[in-house]
Amino acid sequence: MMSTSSPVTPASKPFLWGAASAAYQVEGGIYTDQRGRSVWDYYLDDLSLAGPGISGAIAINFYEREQYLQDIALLQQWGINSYRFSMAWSRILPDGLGVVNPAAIKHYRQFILDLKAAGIEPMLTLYHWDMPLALARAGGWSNRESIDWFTRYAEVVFANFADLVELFVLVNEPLVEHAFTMVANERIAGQASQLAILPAEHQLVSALNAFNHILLASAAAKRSFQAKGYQGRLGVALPLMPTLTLEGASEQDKVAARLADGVLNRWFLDALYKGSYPADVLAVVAQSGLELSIQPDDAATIQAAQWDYLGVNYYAPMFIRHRATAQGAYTPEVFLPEGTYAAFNGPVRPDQFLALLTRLQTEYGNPVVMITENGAGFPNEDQLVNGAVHDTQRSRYLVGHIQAMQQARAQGANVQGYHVWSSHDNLEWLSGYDSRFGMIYVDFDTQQRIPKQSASIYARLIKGETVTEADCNL
Ligand code: IFM
Repeated sequence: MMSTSSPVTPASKPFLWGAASAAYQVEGGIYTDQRGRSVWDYYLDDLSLAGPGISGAIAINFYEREQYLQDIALLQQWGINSYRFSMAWSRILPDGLGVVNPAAIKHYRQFILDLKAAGIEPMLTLYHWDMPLALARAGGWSNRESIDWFTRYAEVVFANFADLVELFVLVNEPLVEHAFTMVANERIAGQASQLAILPAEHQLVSALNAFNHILLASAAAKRSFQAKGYQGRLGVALPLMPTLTLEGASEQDKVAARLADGVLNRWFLDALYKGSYPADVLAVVAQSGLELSIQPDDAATIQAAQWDYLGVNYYAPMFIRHRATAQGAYTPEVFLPEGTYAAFNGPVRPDQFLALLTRLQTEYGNPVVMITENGAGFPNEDQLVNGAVHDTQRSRYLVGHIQAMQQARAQGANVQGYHVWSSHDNLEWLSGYDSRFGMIYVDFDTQQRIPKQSASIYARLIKGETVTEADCNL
């Protein structure tokens, strides 16, 4: 049964206009305040998987109060009233499980108070991929015990921050995290592997098992929050990607695209809102003779947590076709049609953002939606020339996508917040520092900040001004 529970947000709450970042990508200070090691320290510092010298050791120095206060002042100037950031699990619990680190609690409480003093509400992400190293070594999300590990961490976070924070994102983008784990493992094994968001057939079972554990862990944390009587709204942030075929696609292409949708989107949405996993995906796994370690009532347990909102990270749709060389029933192949206008994260298609929000409305009971990430980076776009960065493509991207979101809202979609990824240029995981996504240009050598053209365009949109894509052309 689909959940049709009505939104818990009173209509009087203001729309959230925000920006987002994540601990490992911005904080630096990896040895400050007794922080423990995370799996990303291992990937980048120990193994140089993003290239020589590329590390989160300094990042954009956001852990330092003097620095982040200047950044908050910039966000405040644009009219932002929500900031989505993540906590590093290995700061709060340096070994992942044991002793709580008071210095980290003190730091994040101060950060939240500083945001609030600027009129900006915190949106706190508990987990944005920086698994404590000891837990990653114990199997990470592939180990069903991860449900208990995460619940313990979440309980520490709730006990220390629920008095200051109303909006919690429990986990960010399980799908993309899994893709990074796969590519990191393959590179460690000496293969020249590239990031592939859609799991390959040989990774499908490990991916689906890990996703199930992540959703169960989130549900357990949500239950604990409710049981302890805290007030607040909890959800997970999913990287939703409409799957597209070319015009004139064959029946086999369409079947492949539907299956890819099952793995990328319905696997999560059906569990959260329908209490079941998609039958077509389960059937393909069974046909391949593979076995999932999912227990019969797992999906029902996930739905029963009753999510306060759905976090949507939207960047791009994904083009899919049938892979002629596929051996089994799992045949989707990702491709980029020739001549497609694309950003780092895929084709630029605001129409698909509208289609996605409409789909959530019609197929999933119109849940409260928070856009937890939307944004873009383009090769060679962010050039500092005469002290300014004219990121016209990013500006146009934001205008087009915000228009699409507003159209969806006008048609009844229950979208209550929007966060640009990202406030700042930062460490883009295995792509290092060259893939910039920020509205604030960061000189990574000097830590100088320069707001880009997109920041002023976003400020105008927040004010409710009419801004067209043409207004972004310089
Ligand atoms: O930088 C990432 C972020 O960590 C997760 N979502 C997508 C962003 C841009 O690729």
